[in-house]
Amino acid sequence: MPAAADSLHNAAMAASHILPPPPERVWRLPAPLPPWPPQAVAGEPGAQAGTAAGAAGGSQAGGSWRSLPSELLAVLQRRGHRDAEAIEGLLDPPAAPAADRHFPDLRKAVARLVAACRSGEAVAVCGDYDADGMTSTALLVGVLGRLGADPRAAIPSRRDDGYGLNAAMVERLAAEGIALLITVDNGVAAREALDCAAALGVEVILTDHHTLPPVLPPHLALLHPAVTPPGSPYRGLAGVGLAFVLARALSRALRSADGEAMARDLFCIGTIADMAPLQGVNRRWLLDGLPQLACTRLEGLRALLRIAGVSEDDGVDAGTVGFQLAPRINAVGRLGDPLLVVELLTTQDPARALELARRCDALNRQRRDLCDAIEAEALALLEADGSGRAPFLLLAQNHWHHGVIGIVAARLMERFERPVALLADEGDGRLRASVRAPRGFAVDEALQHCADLLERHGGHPAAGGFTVRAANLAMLQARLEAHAEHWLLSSGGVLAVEPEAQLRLGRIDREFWEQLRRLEPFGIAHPAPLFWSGGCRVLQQRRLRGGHLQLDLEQDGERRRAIGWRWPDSEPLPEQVDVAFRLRRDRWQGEERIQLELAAVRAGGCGEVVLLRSGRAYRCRRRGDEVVIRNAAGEERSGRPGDASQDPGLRRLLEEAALALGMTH
Ligand SMILES: [Mn+2]
Repeated sequence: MPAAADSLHNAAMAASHILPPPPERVWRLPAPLPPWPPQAVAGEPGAQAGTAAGAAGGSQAGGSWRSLPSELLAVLQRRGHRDAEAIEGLLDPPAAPAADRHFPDLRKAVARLVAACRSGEAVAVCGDYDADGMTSTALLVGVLGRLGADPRAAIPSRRDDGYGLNAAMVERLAAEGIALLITVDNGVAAREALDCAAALGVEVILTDHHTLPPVLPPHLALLHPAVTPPGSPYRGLAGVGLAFVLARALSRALRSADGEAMARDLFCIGTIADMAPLQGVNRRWLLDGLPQLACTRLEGLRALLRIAGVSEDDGVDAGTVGFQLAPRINAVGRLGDPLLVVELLTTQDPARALELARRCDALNRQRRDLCDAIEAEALALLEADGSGRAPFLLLAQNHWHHGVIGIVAARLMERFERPVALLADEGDGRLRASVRAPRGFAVDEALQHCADLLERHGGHPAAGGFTVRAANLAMLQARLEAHAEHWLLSSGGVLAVEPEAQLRLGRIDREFWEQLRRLEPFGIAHPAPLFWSGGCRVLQQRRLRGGHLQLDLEQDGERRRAIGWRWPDSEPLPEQVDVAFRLRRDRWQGEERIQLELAAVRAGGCGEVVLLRSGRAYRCRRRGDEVVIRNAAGEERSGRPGDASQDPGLRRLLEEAALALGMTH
């Protein structure tokens, strides 16, 4: 129905002109840094040995922190990596400690699975329909199959069953003769289903990373981050990470390098797709596993990479997984049958793999069209009732698809910087919602606050979901708006731009890019650094198709190109701007360039900054390598930032002014 789709797009275009622009963003520059390297550490006798050991352990040339540019050291210092040892630990994390010392039940689980593999026993692997659940199911099905067992994947239906294992599934599996069941990415909350398993004599290995309930369901073995010792590097594992721990131990027990390689490839995909924190063993294993992905032996991954247009020369990094592979896998769980992904990621037949990868790709295109259509409808609704300024955006349409409303809620949340709930019909006079909120607004708390109006609810601070009776909807909306209004008033409600270090445009080159790449992979808990640069001249500004903004910027005679994705419509930019940005590599017609990816732009470059201290305003400007500070009475003081002979108050002011004026990182 192209006509309908067109009219929706027109509605979106109209809406984007009439809806108020997002609020002006406040910039919060970081605090000035203590001198680097920290005097105390550099002067200590142990520091030398530590650095030398780090350098010796470093795998590549220039493998120590010393070759990192000062801007990157500033970022790491501000993220809490305060000394050479901590930075070496990030660049080249220690190997994962022995897993059986962190998971008390691991040996028991492996022993049971070794027996199953040796006897060709049928084993059920019960996963879930999100990316983590599907990849962990594929991981164990693939490895168990290659090691001699007879694995069967069992995943509940998003539409009919809801999340997690249920008793009907267990009964069906037991009737098929299954006596051993492994849960992945779910299970600790499946009390009823696992009581049923116990009654039927089915043994259960639980692997899960969801919050442990006070009473655990019956089980043979439990692998869960919460059972590891405090501070364990295994604490950040997603469901797929726990499946990997189990599969790796099993592969080693049975001396199968093939099983371990397959498990490692799927660990990388699932961990990034599930947005697990990229710390601890997650970081170590991704550093080991990502470089291998481009030449994976898994036919399904090869087919997906081919469909996504990624060649072996491109290499596969966290971005490729997050933006190319994960959406194609996720789309199946949202719109189709998750067993398609399990077959894709376990098949050894290249032709079948290509066929299944094409189906994933088609579902992903369908997913994108659905999201665009729902977004356009949502914008039209907001425009029609003038609620674009409401503190909490709640929108409901019966025909919206449950599987994708979360994605659209996230887009609207970014656009309006407000909490957003999108609801779709669930039948029986009920609606089901996906909620997304900006940093600072706690979704789980807000839903708890409305619990008396909800049938079901759950989530964490950034995202959640609930089911509500249509009859309660108006009351719920009023309650959530009041709650969000209180948050807006108390927090200012504006998301601040918080760059982590100053980076002059002239510093952006291939060498800097290569050094930046040493901090990869970037993702949750370790994002790509946000830089800023002050006083850039806008040589050209262009609107690209799709609502993107392209800028040609100049600073100190150096020119760089910047791109702002889905940039809000606004007045043309002034001639001088400050930009906050991340770096990205752009490949176009065989040429490679390092570009700025804009996060925020503000008018800037007047050569003067105003600092407010205890209600007083100080105007600061640069003079050579000194800063000149003028108070309200017109009195001036000047000095060099970092000069230890200044009095502490003035020294602090000088350092902050130097940072804001772009004289330091
Ligand atoms: Mn998960």
